Amino acid sequence: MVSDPSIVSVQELVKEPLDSIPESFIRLDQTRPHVLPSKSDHIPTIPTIDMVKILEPSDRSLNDELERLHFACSEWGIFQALPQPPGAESSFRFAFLTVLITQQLVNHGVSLSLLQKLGLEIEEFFKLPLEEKMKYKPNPGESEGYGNVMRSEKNVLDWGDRLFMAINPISLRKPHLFPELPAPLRSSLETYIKELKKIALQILRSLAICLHIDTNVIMELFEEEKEFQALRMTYYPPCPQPELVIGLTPHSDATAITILHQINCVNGLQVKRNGVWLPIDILPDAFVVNVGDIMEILSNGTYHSIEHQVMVNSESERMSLAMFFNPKLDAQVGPAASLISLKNQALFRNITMNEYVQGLFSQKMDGKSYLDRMRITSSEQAKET
Ligand SMILES: O=C(O)CCC(=O)C(=O)O
Repeated sequence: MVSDPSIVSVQELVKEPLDSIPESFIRLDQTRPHVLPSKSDHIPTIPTIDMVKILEPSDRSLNDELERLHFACSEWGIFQALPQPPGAESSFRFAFLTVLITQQLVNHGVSLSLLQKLGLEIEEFFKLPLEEKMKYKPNPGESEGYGNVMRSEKNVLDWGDRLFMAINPISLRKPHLFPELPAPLRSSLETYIKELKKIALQILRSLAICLHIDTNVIMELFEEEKEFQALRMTYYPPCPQPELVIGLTPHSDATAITILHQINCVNGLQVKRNGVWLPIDILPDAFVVNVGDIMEILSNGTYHSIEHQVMVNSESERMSLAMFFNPKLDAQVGPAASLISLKNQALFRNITMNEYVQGLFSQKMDGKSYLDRMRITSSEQAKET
């Protein structure tokens, strides 16, 4: 049995047949929440949102779509987005396929050829020899880089290898990471980053309208070239005993929104709703968009960041690419002033985006516990009034 807690690559580990799962990956808590089986009748079906109606609105459809968007973000917090149908080059469409905390974005306008090319290049990246990938390992004490670097509170390793890095503002790019990626991957990522930024800004603008926040207030937080953007690509190898491990520890994202591309369409993502983990069935080439902690704070709790995790399986590898969108690092993040009144007091403290991110990286992942520490307690509220 391998029990070395410094294993950097699960992909390397599974190259040799495993008699048993190394101890450092075995989840200790046997009190895992109940998971509804995929295809269960109990999983609610999800409303759809048409992005065309948001981008090219007629008055009536805009209102309807925004109402659906608002409902999806406040009741769920996550949705999927499909690629455009053939021949609909300029149309953007959303579809919300589940209605609780996850939304899937459909007809998102990013070309299928780019998604396919990028998927192959990410696969190639993970196939590089370990010595090559180790050139991207994190600097001491830092979280950006390649490897099995993330751990849960209980120091159990996740069953997945990942490359995590900041990509915007450009000055934040670590010299040994993005600039040193294989040229085809770097070039496809640059295009993808630009495309996704357009979609993210459109979603954020729509959310501001839904929340009755001045769109200029939101757009000022996401000032062009200064907004904080990061990405994580993850490779989850098959696992001989998937029930003993977790691909990605439960967490909510410290983002305004996250756009997730499930590269090779292998299921595994689950979201937590009322203490129950719900599996998300993938729509091929769809994006999953989820509300993050920062949006929960900005909306003063009207929208909810969604706790999610990834399960692995014994047969298929899984790959994903998560793109994290955040306000600029020097932005003061707090409940939008227009949402606060004597009746609706602020539920969260103000904090700079930078402080939020630094605080998060200095601790282990643990569901939504970090966001909870930003909450204003009832005794603090009482003192204010
Ligand atoms: O791999 C996935 O499907 C989810 C990835 C994710 O949630 C993350 O990287 O934060």
